Amino acid sequence: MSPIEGIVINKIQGFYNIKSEGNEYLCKLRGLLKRSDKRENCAVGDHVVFDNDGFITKVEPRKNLLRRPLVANIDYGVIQFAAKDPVIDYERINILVLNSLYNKIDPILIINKIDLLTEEEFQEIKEKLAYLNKINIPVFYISTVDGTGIKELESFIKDKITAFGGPSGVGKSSILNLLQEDKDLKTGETSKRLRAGKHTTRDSKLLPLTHGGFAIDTPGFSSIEIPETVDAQELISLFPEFKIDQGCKFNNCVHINEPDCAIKNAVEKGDIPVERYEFYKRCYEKSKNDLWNRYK
Ligand SMILES: Nc1nc2c(ncn2[C@@H]2O[C@H](COP(=O)(O)OP(=O)(O)OP(=O)(O)O)[C@@H](O)[C@H]2O)c(=O)[nH]1
Ligand SMILES: [Mg+2]
Ligand SMILES: [Zn+2]
Repeated sequence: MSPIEGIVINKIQGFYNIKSEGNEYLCKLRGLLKRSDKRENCAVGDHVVFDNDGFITKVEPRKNLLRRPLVANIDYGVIQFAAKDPVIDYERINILVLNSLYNKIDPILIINKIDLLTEEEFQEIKEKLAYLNKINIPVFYISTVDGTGIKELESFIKDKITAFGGPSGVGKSSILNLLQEDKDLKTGETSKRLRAGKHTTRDSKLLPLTHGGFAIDTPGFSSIEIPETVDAQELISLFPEFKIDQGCKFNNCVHINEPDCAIKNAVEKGDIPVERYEFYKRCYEKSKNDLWNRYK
């Protein structure tokens, strides 16, 4: 039997569960591939080659690697929030988009539970998030209760590896249960008192989707921070809307105090939302402090 190619969908106590053309195999990692026993040697999402002795002989180069949970080759990173219960945290959306771009993972935004909104509230949310469409980040409005938006999401993530992240209780498991055949993900009641759900998701394995591709449910995260960029220009590169044809007067402009700044002009004209620019300024201040601390 010649070597087989497949994708690691689960890792259990030193064994790798590999999916290849509809079949599943349980393999171990060839000793040679174990560099100083790092858990990153082979991860869920890796494309691997294995032989008929049940040993993985090659791990293909990755396009990206998420560390918590450990997943390789993510095509889309879903940033999921609920329209209500718990309320949308707009600052956190900005931070998560920034982290996603920093980790070279294409972000998608999902706003779930839209069945809980009045038409007016729905319009307000759409307006506040319109800036994302302008920077080519898709936004899906979903309700798992009446099925709104599920078909659109399903065809968008077909044949891709999609990681679902977002605070607890926003309905990640509920959406994944509609997209995959094994409907075994636990869903939990959102705590009425705290308006923040209990953490009910623990596994980190790839779930095969009904229409092709995989998804991974990541546990609700609590302490996501602004990434540490090396300098202002790297930070600026994480704001796609700052790439403006008619540039600033100074080509190393950081868009803070400089005169004839194209970004500040765009904010004044309303092309870039003030909230988004204010978010940039907070990130800029933080990256300046990081730099200061690093050389202290
Ligand atoms: N009204 C409404 N409730 C929903 C919707 N989707 C999920 N829920 C409810 O929201 C609660 C939390 O859903 P989960 O799917 O467990 O949320 P989760 O994001 O997986 O939460 P963790 O696993 O804790 O991170 C459950 O009570 C669901 O029934 C929706 O579209 N509308
Ligand atoms: Mg869950
Ligand atoms: Zn500028």
